[in-house]
Amino acid sequence: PPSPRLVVGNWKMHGLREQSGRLARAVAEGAQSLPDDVRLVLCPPFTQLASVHGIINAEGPATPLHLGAQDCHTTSSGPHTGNISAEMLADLGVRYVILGHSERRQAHGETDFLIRQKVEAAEAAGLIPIVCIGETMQERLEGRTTTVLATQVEGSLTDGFTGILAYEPVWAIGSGTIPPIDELERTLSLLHGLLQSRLKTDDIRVPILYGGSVTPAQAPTIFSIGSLGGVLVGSASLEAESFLRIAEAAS
Ligand code: G2H
Repeated sequence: PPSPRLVVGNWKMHGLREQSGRLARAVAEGAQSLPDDVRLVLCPPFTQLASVHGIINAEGPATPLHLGAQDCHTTSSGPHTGNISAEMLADLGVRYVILGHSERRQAHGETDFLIRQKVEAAEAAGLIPIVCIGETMQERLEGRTTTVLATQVEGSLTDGFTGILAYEPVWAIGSGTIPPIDELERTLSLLHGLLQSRLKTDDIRVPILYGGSVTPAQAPTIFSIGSLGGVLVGSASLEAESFLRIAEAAS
């Protein structure tokens, strides 16, 4: 399997100070005893980034636990009321940023073109983008999965992309259902091929994560796919115990 494998917790819009602090401390503590080939990333809402950063750092530099954000703006500063730039995130000690999550594509009208601009901004600020792609149930039923993924890979990545790709079938998110494992395996090799043509090289170093209803119970099956670079975890990342159990299965 690709090493290290990444287990990314997307807290979405969850977490007041006390609960976030408790969760981050418990994850940071548990992360100390994880195998070397697993790396954790916590992506709290913007309001908790600074305090989670403090908690992660308090455990010392050797902790395999890093900080991520859930979005950034396309530019580094300017008259954009309510927005946060990649530069601001980097300044805070953030290392990763999730971009183009389907919840942002759907509820905020984010297009591949906009996401690509955000990827550029993130790369310029030295952040590692985690770009999310995935088909909806309707697209899947219409047999359009390949076309949809090809369009997203083509449109939302930069030419020299060196970040992370997260495959999140929209129908699997928060549904309790994951794709059949042989189908997921086929999709991963499809994505590998799409990356090769998008980045014009056979030497693909972009880890591919799976996201959508990842639970401790499903994790061993998901991680049985040797080529999988890791997982993006939503609701199961809101409890330290389930998040750490998923991380243990990644090794
Ligand atoms: C997909 C995932 C995290 P969940 O959105 O990005 O959420 O694990 O709750 O399906």
